[in-house]
Amino acid sequence: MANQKVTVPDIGDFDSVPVIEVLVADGDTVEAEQPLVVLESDKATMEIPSPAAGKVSGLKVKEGDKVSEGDLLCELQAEDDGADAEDQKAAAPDADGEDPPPKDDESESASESDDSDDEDDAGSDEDESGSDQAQSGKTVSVTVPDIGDYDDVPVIEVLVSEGDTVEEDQALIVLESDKATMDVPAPQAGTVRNLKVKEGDKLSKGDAVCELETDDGGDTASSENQEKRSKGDSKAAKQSDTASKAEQKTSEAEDEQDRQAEKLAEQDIKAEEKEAAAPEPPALERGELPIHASPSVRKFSRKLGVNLRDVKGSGPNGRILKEDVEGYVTQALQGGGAGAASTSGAGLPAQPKVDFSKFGPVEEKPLARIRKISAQHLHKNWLLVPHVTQTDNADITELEAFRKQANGEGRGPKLTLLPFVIKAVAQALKTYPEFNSSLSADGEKLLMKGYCHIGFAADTPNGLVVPVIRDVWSKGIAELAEESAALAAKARDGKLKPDEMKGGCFSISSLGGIGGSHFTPIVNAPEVGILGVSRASMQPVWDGSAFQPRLMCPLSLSYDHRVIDGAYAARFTVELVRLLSDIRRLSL
Ligand code: CAO
Repeated sequence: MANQKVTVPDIGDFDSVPVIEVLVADGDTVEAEQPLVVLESDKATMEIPSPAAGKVSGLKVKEGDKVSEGDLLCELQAEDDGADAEDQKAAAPDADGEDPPPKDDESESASESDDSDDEDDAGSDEDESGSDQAQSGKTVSVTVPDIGDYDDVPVIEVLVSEGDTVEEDQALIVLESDKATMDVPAPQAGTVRNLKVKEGDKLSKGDAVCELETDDGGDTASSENQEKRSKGDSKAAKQSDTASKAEQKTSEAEDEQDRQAEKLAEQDIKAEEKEAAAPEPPALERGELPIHASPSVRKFSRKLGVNLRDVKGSGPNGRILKEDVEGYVTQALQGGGAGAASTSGAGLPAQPKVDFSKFGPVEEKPLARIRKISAQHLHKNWLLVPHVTQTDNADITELEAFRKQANGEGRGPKLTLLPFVIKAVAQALKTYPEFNSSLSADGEKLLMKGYCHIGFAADTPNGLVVPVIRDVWSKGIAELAEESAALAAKARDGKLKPDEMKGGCFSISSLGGIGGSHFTPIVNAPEVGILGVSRASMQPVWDGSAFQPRLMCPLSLSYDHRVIDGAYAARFTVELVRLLSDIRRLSL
């Protein structure tokens, strides 16, 4: 075990970068590559990862501190006995999340940065304003500046198009490795020409981004420049044009004077413009300002399919935090809150507010709590489960005859159709066990249930509830009749306990007492199937030689097509029909 000093690695042309998040505390155990702090300049957000697994101690930074390359962040009691840890610098992150391949000039660049005091200021100013640009009069080549130990960094956003006028320092593109997000800014104001990159390209230091036709290129006035300026893209450009026209008529000395005057005028104007400030940059007008979020938050949001432009950041300067993304997802799943439960969420636009009183009298009636909860649940299931509904008709002529006879004898509880259906479903689940399963949360496994609890939808004055009958495999028809009647009565009286509505494997929705034929019930996820039962009616059924009057009960089986294939569902339905058509099989 050795104490390893964790310092700020080469972060490119950034100095005194504010610490915006400290992700660990003294005593924390961290994995190698786990982010320790997040730095954010006005152009880049960088996570500084732990160079090794170990325990954090002597944390030296807090939020708001400013750090530069080489500054001590903390010490790490490394789990890995990496001997030379003591003098090891923080591992410089690379774009693939692996240790960076040693660069040919690694040692050189380290010593360069140490003994290049004389260049420090001038050098970094120049670089920060657009890196190794080859300035050739009116056109400036914009290249990727020194971005630290990053190579082949993907372009995640291109914020400008050819012909766009940009301000000095305005972000042109955004690069993002797995540990840093960086803007490449315009080194000076001008018009974007010859854009060389697109989203997805991978760039390294020195790679060309675009060319910039600069505002001060107007002296010799190319026709294009004149046209651009005639559009009046900046006060400075106009002044410069006027000055340069006058200039041509003067002597060399006057010329020089004019140039000086022009420069001064431009400086004044620029200062004026800065002060008057607040004219929003064009990117903002297009809603395309770079997003403030750390690489890990971006990764997290991509994993969830969240567009960060839709998320409101609650961090400093509107930075988007992981909690903001989580909050956004939760809200989306809940349909944007109870009030909007039935219409919004999952990225869908909210139901527009309509003033119905314009069309006639309207009375507001608050939704019952149960209705609000079930609305959210139904809406979520409707959106998340790919539904298919299989329909069939069961011949319940004999079942009905038996039921009437049993009820007529007055022994035992009253038998409705429901307990027979519950028993038939339980038996069919034994033969077709995938209907008695749930999909694991990661969608990778089927969880096969070794028990059989069946829920049935009950219509109550406050809305729909689904009481659950437990262990249906071990119960007879009479017991199921008693229990379903008791639970239905409790449901109507609002006396069901939460536990009596939990743990169902499959649901039944019986509208037979009311009427109608087939319908499309919504799967009660995480269950994978629900059986809709509609009102039985006498139908002429061909028996091979003649039409016979038979009592046919319409069945509608909705299922989660991620789990159940159509053929499997059709076989399950045929089995249900067979069981209900010959109730002797129900007791077998
Ligand atoms: N065909 C013909 N008659 C039927 C029938 C059917 N499919 N289902 C029930 N009936 C009959 C019953 O046998 C009973 O007749 P008798 O009095 O002559 O015996 C009568 O209709 C009333 O039955 P019921 O509906 O009160 O009782 P049940 O046990 O069949 O159902 C319950 C209980 C709780 C399921 C039911 O009361 C209920 O609330 N149903 C609505 C469920 C619902 O809202 N589903 C929609 C959910 S959203 O998808």
